[in-house]
Amino acid sequence: MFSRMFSEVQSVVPSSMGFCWGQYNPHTLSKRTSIVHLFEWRWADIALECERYLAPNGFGGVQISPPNENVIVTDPKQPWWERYQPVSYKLCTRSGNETEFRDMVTRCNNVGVYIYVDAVINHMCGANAGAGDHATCGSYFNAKTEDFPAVPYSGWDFNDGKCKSRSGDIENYHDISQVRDCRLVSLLDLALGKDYVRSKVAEYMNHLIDIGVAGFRIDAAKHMWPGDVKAILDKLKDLNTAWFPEGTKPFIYQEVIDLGGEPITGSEYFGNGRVTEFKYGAKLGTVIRKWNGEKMAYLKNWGEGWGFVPSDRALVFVDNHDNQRGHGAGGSAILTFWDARLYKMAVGFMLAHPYGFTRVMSSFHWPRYFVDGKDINDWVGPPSNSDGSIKPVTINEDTTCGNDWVCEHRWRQIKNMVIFRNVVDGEPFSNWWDNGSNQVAFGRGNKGFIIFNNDDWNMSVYLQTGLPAGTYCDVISGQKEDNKCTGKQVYVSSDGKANFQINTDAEDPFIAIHVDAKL
Ligand code: QV4
Ligand code: CA
Repeated sequence: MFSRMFSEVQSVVPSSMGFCWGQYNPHTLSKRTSIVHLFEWRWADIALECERYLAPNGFGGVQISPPNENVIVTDPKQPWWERYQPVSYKLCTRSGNETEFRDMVTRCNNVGVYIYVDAVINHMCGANAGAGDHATCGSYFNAKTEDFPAVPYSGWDFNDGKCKSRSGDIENYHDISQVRDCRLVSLLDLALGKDYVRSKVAEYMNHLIDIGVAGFRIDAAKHMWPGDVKAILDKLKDLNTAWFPEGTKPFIYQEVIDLGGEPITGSEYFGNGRVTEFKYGAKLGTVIRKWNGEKMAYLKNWGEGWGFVPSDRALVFVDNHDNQRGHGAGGSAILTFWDARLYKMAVGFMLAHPYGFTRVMSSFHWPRYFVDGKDINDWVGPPSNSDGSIKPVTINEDTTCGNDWVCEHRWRQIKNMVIFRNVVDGEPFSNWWDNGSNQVAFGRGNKGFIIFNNDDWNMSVYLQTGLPAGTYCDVISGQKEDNKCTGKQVYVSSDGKANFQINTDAEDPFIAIHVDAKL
């Protein structure tokens, strides 16, 4: 209905107005309100996870690692970031080939878990990546001569002439033209001002749309002119009607790191779609760590009140694949699976709060090793065999993952908060309470309620939850199974009030209840 009405509206808007269809809607099935980034997972494992875990637990979709052919870096040995150095748009990487990719998209779509592709379209490989066929599909390329015959791109298709910096790399993030027209850490910068290049990129993205993907993460969007991105998006097809209503536009979220202080801001990109709000994870990490005098009581006006982009333009997350290992932005404040107890609180808060469209990180373990405060193993790639193939994701008896896959999305507290967000979808932020320090609570209308004790003393309070009377299972310490609570229980009286006790030695010092966890 919506899409039909939408396309009718679009057809009456004169093209002279440059009707901008910026796509902000992830198109997840109703009551599926989050996506999970299955970083570096193989397509075969993602297909299995969609069917056995993500669909049954109400995940809306998966952000996948770049599916296009990338350079094979040997020093260091196949770092995770080699996948951000394209050699062509052929769908073969260490995650799988086109057949496996198609199988994943079909199987995930068929259970209502959609696929969002990490699109690396600002550049090709590093200038120093050499020449040869050391690429995941065996395609020949020559970085020095900017020759990528498998696309094809030649020297004409790069920004060398436009870049005004001395080295050809971005040297100054206050020079808007450099940021867009020069090389990000020496990555060969595509001339996205040329129609030929725009058409090749759009051809790649339309191939993915034909296969059935639902949208795109636009990598390094800050390094592309918003108008060039729009010109590419304007060439994109509507989503595949085998799974999506006619006239549905791909969901777009653009990676624009904007912590303030640079001339380029996220809002410049709103016309194209959502943007990644990096302030979110940086600020939430600082508050939950109680650094710089921050306290959870200040979260009362969380969201636009903290200077973030508007909620319907925001893609939010606690950590991402870059800043969980010191790349990108957020610094040491960023909470990750390494800080498990605080991390669960941050992810719980994010999933309970109405602001933004939420993305949950799912990582792999790597041998972190700090020298002078820097993790010298930040480059280490996914768990792999001696032949370089990525290890499958094995599932243990207790539903956790093996083979060094962290699977944060399977942690009970996080999985249950993904469900919490689905149950309270559309309900207002309500019944805020705080103790002026780090004990806070809030509800979502009459559907859910969450409370935290991040102070160094025990908490026992009697609060208005907004919920109907009854016995609720705390979905953090346990969950409802066969109409029994496997963890704490909360008794809400007829006036909606309930008593909450959280001691500082609790495994997880927060409690969450919602109407689907009611006995
Ligand atoms: C190095 C030097 C360069 C030098 C070059 C050549 O740093 O100054 O010119 O050698 O000698 C890898 C290496 C990097 C190397 C580069 C080129 O880490 O040291 O340059 O390759 O050989 C990921 C990693 C990068 C990695 C890149 C390509 O984070 O370390 O670089 O992949 O393999 C900014 C952007 C933002 C970006 C963020 C990391 O605004 O868009 O930096 N985030 C996205 C992705 C990120 C990815 C890229 C962009 C690039 O999330 O994962 O970078 O696609 O904030
Ligand atoms: Ca660029």
